[in-house]
Amino acid sequence: MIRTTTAAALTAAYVLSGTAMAQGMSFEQVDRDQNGVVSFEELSVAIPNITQEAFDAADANRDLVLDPQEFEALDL
Ligand SMILES: [Ca+2]
Ligand SMILES: [Ca+2]
Repeated sequence: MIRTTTAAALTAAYVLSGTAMAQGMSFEQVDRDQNGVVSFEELSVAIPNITQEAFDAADANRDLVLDPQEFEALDL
């Protein structure tokens, strides 16, 4: 039981680092109005401490929203 808990904790720590996807959020969950892109406002709901800088860095085509590919590339 203890061994299982430790393994789970290590896995969680690994999963929680890195991308938005790794934080357990799917694009569909973050895209609250289901319009196929994620705005900064939508991202702020999912990640309250998200910065405009991180959003802009992920917004590769500079259209001020994140498509699924850009969302996956989000580096948190
Ligand atoms: Ca949206
Ligand atoms: Ca974009």
